[in-house]
Amino acid sequence: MLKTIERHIIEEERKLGPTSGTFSNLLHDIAVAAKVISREVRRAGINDIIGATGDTNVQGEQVQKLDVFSNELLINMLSHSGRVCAIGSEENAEPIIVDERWAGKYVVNMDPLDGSGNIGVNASIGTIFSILPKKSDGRVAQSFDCLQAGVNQLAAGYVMYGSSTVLVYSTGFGVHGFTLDPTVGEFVLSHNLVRFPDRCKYYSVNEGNAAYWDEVTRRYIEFVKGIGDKPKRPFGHRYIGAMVADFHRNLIDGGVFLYPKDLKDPNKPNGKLRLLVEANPMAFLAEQAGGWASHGTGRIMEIVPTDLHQRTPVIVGNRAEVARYEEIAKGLQ
Ligand code: AHM
Ligand code: MG
Repeated sequence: MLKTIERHIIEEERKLGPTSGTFSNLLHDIAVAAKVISREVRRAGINDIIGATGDTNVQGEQVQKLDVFSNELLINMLSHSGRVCAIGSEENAEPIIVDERWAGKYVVNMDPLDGSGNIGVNASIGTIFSILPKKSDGRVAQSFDCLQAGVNQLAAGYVMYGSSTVLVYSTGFGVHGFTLDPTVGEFVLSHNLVRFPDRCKYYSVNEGNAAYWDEVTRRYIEFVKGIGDKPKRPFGHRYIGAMVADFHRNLIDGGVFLYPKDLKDPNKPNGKLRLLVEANPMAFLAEQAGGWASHGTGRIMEIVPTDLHQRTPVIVGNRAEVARYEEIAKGLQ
């Protein structure tokens, strides 16, 4: 039977005990925003809204129009819902503190459109979100409300705009995936309680950075390729340049994704990915799906953040593979 995301969200919230329904409504807001972003992504070529605006984001990277659209849409929807008090976005240097009149009890950290370099070539992109409780006292949130360790997350998820649009989320009771049926305009349950398969088929890493990797990453990648201490069979390599898409493939087919630390850019010693808007939500999902997420020597979700845009090395996917990477790291310490 067809199960819509709305029904599923309500059923999941009931598992938390008696609630006000605010949490369900917040997840539902994100699902509605995802439908609008999906529509714009599908019409990108037609609308001629592909292309750079000429602006740069706080990371010094080029911002494309769909990034701006997605960011503004989500901020607009979330900051007028009465459910959210602060929003940390990859596209904004500072957290957005919601006006007192509209402030609610949740915090959302998000990457409104991840992998935006893929827009111009019709490859997959995604939206990533992390939901946290308000920590500060009083109605108005403080900047530090966004700076919480991943273990505090109440829910996390992503939307992948691929060959179909898929929303994958967890509220701590496993991971579920929904596919947008464009004929009825609803996300319907397509992946119930999805878990990483035991067998790891793929590894996903930017091999172009190999010259800058440390010894740990070099040894691990040699292993998965079957060089030296051979696995039963070498893993296949898949890398599309959008973490959501690489993670999703690995979740469904079995795999490990890496954006390790490297020496490519002295300003980014911890690699490229952001702890709060990319690493933590994916780590939450990975753990909920029986996988693991490490910064190389420890659990990503235990990092205590100090900056909204701080970066972390990410090794995420099948638990045994993440553990193998950590073992190599320990052996070389
Ligand atoms: P973005 O948030 O600026 O779009 O960049 C994040 C993306 C990840 O989704 C992806 O895994 C990674 O950057 C790819 O980076 P690289 O091109 O260095 O391999
Ligand atoms: Mg991103």
